[in-house]
Amino acid sequence: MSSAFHIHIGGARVMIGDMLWKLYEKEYNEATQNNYIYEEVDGNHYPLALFFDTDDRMIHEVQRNKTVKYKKHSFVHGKEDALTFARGVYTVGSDISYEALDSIRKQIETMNRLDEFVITSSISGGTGSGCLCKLSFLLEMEFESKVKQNGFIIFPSSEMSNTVVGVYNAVFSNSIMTQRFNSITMFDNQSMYNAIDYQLQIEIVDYQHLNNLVAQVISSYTGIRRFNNFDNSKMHHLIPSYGKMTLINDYTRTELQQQQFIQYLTKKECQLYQSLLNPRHISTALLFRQKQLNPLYGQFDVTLNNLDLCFGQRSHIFQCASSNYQVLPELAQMKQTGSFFSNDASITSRFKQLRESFSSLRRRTAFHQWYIRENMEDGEFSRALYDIESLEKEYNEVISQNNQQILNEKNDDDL
Ligand SMILES: Nc1nc2c(ncn2[C@@H]2O[C@H](COP(=O)(O)OP(=O)(O)OP(=O)(O)O)[C@@H](O)[C@H]2O)c(=O)[nH]1
Ligand SMILES: [Mg+2]
Repeated sequence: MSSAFHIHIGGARVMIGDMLWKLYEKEYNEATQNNYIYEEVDGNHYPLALFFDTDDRMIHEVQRNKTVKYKKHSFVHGKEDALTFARGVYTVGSDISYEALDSIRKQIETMNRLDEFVITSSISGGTGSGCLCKLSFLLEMEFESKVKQNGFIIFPSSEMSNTVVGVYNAVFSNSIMTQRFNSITMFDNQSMYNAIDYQLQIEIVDYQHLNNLVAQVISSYTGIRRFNNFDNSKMHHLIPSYGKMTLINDYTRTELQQQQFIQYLTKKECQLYQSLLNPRHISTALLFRQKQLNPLYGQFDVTLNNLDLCFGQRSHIFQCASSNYQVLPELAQMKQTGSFFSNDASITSRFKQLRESFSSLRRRTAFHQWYIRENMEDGEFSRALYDIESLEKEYNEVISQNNQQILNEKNDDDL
């Protein structure tokens, strides 16, 4: 039997892990393959998960939640925030990352097959970026490429930032993830606020609402293994969208017809990592979730392939036969929900922003020196910059090729 092991790193992701396992708990009775994510012993089920933070506050909060039974090895924490990528990798986070590896070993020793690590982290923090990279390195040493590393990662928002060095942390860890991860599903808090504003009329949106969104996306992703036992390995570097959310007290709510639903879900406004450019879908996956399997399944292809600005490979469509559950009491259980994952070339504009912010921070010597004092080398700055430039360039090339293709097709039609 194959399994996934979840790793939640850093303050934000520990809280997202908390939301996710509360959601999994609600889905437990309906899922048919619970041992994909749980260890089942004597009628009890324990999450195959590690909550890992250099600080202890958020972890204690998760431990206070009694709706989920965790094993004691599921928690590894220290006493202080790491703050920078350098401290997360080399100093504050170094020893504790070995402890984290040890805890993972202890939990997986009874499993007969481990398929993937589902890693969640917010890479603007020092722990979320630095410890993520350290642990990811240790996992690769231990398991080589036999066990995939799939990340659900919060990148810094383009407009709001809580920390000046967030961009350093993000760009350094992005380089490592690009080399090591099989897939990176990207979120940012500002885009999630926008998607919630678009879908719901709530006066105060807080972290719980954002965390719920990420949890729903991950639950759909693992859902195709847990409910249908289908392979979910055909997904790569991705921007997720999620919908449709409705408030419980919205008595006007209606379910959309299939085609309208797909059009709604694939709108730019529902993307959870938004960029300035319009979407350019290179490859996409639609994860359609409702209790009864939809007999019109084959027709989704037509709607998806007719999306504006869609090019490249055919879409992968998955149906997850499960109800929609909600942890937050103000949200209604919908008959149908979906997650749309797109390898979207418009992401180049976000890489450009990261590169520019990284370069301007690099001119401020004090921050540079801070990282150097914590054992970073100059070469690591140049390499990280090179990697982000390469990503930007790669996606730009895809857009240029596509523009050329559109132009050629137009010329052919005019002839
Ligand atoms: N979506 C979401 N974002 C959060 C949450 N808590 C904090 N953040 C954001 O996540 C970013 C990283 O913060 P943390 O996760 O606390 O940082 P960390 O990984 O623990 O790293 P250090 O504390 O610097 O060692 C910040 O920019 C916060 O704005 C949360 O519960 N949900
Ligand atoms: Mg922290």
